[in-house]
Amino acid sequence: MAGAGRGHGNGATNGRSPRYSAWDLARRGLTGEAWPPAWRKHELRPSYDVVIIGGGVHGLATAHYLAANHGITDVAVLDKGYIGGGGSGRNTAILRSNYLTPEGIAFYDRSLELYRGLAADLNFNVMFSQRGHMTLAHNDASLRTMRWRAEVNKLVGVDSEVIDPDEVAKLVPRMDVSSEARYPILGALWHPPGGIIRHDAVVWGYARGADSRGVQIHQNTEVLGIDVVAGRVTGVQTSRGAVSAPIVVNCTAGWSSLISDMAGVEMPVHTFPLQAAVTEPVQPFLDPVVVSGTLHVYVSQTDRGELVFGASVDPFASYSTRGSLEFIEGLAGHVLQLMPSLHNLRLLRQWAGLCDMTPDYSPIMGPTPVEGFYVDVGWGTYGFKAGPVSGEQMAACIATGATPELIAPFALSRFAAGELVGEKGAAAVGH
Ligand code: PYC
Repeated sequence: MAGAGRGHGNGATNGRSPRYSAWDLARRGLTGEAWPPAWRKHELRPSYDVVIIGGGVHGLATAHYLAANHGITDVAVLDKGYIGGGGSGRNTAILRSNYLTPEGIAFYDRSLELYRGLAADLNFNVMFSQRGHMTLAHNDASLRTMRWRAEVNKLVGVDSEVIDPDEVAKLVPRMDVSSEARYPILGALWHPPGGIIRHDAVVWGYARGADSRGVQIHQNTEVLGIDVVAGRVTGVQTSRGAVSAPIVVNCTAGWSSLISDMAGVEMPVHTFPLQAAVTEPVQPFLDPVVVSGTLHVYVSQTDRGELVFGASVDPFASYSTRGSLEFIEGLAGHVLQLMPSLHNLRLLRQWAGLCDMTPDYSPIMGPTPVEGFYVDVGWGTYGFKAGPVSGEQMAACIATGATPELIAPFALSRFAAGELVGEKGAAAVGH
């Protein structure tokens, strides 16, 4: 939709994220004067140039880049709850680009590049900690996949290599690398550019950036229907009334197939819960992110000292976001098989997020057979790390009307054409 922006920038910030001086900080700290809200509330207008469904990292990043890169600011982001309350607030905040296919590696690597510059771009501390990402191999088949991934990564220019158990022990001294371990470690895929980030800061940073450029963020605004006339989207029905728009973008996770159904577009997506947990904080001892596909577990230590654990998706489709005792018992057992010295650590919380799985473990991005209806969905267990690149590329796709090269392989049409982008071997853990 080149040239469609109505362009009503927020005068207070002149289209840039607000900057505060040391003086502001001191004055507000001493006087207790309230900070201005990072994003504002608005009446829902009857029409926008673009309506984005889903106020997670994907929806907000798309809105931000529409405004920042293409000057399209007449944009509403609608969320049925609060921003970042879905997958963006429930993931384990792992960033990496060591995928299996050249298409996947190039795509996720652009996301890492954007993440590296994000704090400066958004003028907001997103706490990216680039501490390395290690995927353990406990058997010959896993080691073979690690070698395969390392070689494809190198060809695409991504830093990944297979390391031996001694090197694993140097990087993670608490790991049991002995041959007596229940699941001995034969080697690992080591990916130095990987790391973790503060996921809520990423959401808030994008929300603040989009808001300052005139994008309207509407929380507690549920989409109940999508209007399509003669094969073209014309707007959405919401819990706060009807909104017309020539462009509607589905950026939801967990409900992506239900939202697409409203426009009459069927998604090859099944939704599964993925559970995670966090411990009490302890002294820093774990630098890299550690993943074991065989044990269905990944572990990282936050800047606050907590250990964040996650697993692969539950073995049955469901929309439940409740944790289960069965899961936590299995997860704790597997963590102890890797690092027996953690046996006294107490778990503080567990939760679940919803993962929209596609047949090839790659996302679905771009236009659909309904004109003006775009999707950025099917994010399985890998959506958070793709937020920036998805936002950037979806914004370009909408603004120019042409699908950018980086996301062309992820088109919905690939399923009918039989051109799958098989990422199962690198998508997450133990699928
Ligand atoms: O793909 O890195 C990943 C991941 C971590 C947790 C779930 N998926």
